[in-house]
Amino acid sequence: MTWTAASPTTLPGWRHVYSGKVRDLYVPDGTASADEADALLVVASDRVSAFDVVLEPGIPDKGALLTRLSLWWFDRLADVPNHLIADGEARIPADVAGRAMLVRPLEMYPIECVVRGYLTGSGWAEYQREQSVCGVPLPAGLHDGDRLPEPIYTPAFKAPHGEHDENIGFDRTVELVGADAAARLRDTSLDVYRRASAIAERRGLILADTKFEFGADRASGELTLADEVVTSDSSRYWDAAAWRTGTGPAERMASFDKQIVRDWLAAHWDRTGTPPRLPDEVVQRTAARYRELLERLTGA
Ligand code: Q0T
Repeated sequence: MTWTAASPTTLPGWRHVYSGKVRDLYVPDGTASADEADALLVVASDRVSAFDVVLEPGIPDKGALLTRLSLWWFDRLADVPNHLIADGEARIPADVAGRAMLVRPLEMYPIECVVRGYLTGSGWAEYQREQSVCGVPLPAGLHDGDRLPEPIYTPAFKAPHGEHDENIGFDRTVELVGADAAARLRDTSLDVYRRASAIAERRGLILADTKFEFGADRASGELTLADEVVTSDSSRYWDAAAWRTGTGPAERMASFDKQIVRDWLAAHWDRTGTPPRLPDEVVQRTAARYRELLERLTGA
């Protein structure tokens, strides 16, 4: 697979091993695999994806903004063990400074730990058919964008590269990782969502849903928060004031993530063949929303 927008580059001292839709992963030169590396370099590009495709062009500074957001959240959630290597900046190549994280290689769990506090997206679609989300039964009469009575945990199985993640019930996660790890993944995810959600709320933001990934520390087995955390790529953020006063779904869910991109693409592409190029206006509006989110949350 080749990425046309800001493809992974050659970084002195590092070897490129993997590219997701948005981020690139490197291991130190001379290391055979991630398993034997003492550190991994996760580089966030400016690529943006929607409906499972990477779009052109990228969103200026998106990689740096999302990296700052993730680091800020790791700091707020410092009592939850995470994969960041403290004082790792010295090993980050200058070319990717500000948009890369140096992390400890973990034994990753093959589960996307999704927590939803609000009903929307695929959850809303399923609710309309079945009055449940990922098998979790919900009260009747909810609307798109409504707050759920309680945050719910709706795990997904991480599909191999290129395939769709598959929603699974909690029972299936027990089969995949064992009862103990499954319960800790669920409880930690719900706890971190509740805390992050309270922090966001104080800044006039709703954290509608988010996705965590965890691994086990290779030596101690300790459950460790990995990936990016509570970014606008892994979460839906809405403006709280707009949500309270808005009348239709569009006003209520004024979004700080790639919803602008999703909405434009949904209106201009039938999801077959090559997607159209994003107009500059959509790119600039999305970039401004990402910047505004970082400012509102961190005050920076
Ligand atoms: C990983 C071991 O999105 C991914 O990578 C970005 C390019 C998925 N991924 C994560 C890992 C991590 C992390 N994060 C870790 N700490 N340890 N593997 C591998 N792929």
